[in-house]
Amino acid sequence: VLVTREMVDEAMHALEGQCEVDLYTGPPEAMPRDEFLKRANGKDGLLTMLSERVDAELLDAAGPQLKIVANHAVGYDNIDVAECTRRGVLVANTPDVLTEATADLAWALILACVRRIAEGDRFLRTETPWIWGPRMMLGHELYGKTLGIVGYGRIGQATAKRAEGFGMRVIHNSRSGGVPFDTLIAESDVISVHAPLTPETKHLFNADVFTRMKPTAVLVNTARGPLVDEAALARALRAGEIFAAGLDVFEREPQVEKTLLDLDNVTLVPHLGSATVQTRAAMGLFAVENLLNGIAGHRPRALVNPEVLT
Ligand code: 8YV
Repeated sequence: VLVTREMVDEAMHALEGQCEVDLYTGPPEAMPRDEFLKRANGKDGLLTMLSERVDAELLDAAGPQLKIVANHAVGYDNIDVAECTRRGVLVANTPDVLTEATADLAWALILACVRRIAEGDRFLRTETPWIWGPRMMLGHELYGKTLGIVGYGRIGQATAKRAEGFGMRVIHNSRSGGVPFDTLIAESDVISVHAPLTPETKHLFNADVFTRMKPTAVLVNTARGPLVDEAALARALRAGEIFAAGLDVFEREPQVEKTLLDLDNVTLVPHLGSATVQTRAAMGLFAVENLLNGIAGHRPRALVNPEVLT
């Protein structure tokens, strides 16, 4: 099997003695495409990260013996699932185990935005001692405000649940219901995005949407970068069309839109949604379990394309 990035110890140990492992240990960024194409060749299973695109070209390069692509993520927009299904290749993901960690990170960003935490941290690193004043760095309170959740699956619901403790009203919009999207963007004081990336959700948040949000509103994205038009977001933040934004994911990951970088009202973190000791162990073990089941001809516990088995 090819493992495209070193996982945490628990997961790497779970692979030991189970199969022959080709582990990419190159520079910390994603495996270069030509190397991925070369090293996928002849493998029975691939354990991939979001940064590896699995498409027809890659499947051709891998060869007909490939049985499973086990993604180390709940999302699988990096994988052409229809193409895998057509070739009888199983696709598996790691749902549930990262729900709570990702909902926590959404809240970390919400709080950072409304109370200007990252801005305050940056300020103190250059301005100590500072001149305190009653008008200094004012944020917004959450109590009594409205939280709008876009995408109401596992992570969206876990994020909504935490709002009770902050005394917030919650509304949501998803494929299967809730309030209309236009109502959500107009009424929400905080919007947290949890929808998958599909052709329909690309640039769901664009220049027009920002003008229809409250000028005091905050947008947080822990889902997928391309749901937000980053250049338009930077313009809206600069123009004061919205108060602040918190981003864990980016449109052209691992690049960050340059015009965002010198804005104080945006908090940026490098795709840390599932980055806890507990969750990364659970995700790694889940991905390994899926991979080993797939190469052994058993049904993986989290199978994205069960049609392959029928
Ligand atoms: C992954 C993620 O940890 O699960 C997902 O869909 O975006 C993250 O939790 C990360 O991208 C590693 O593949």
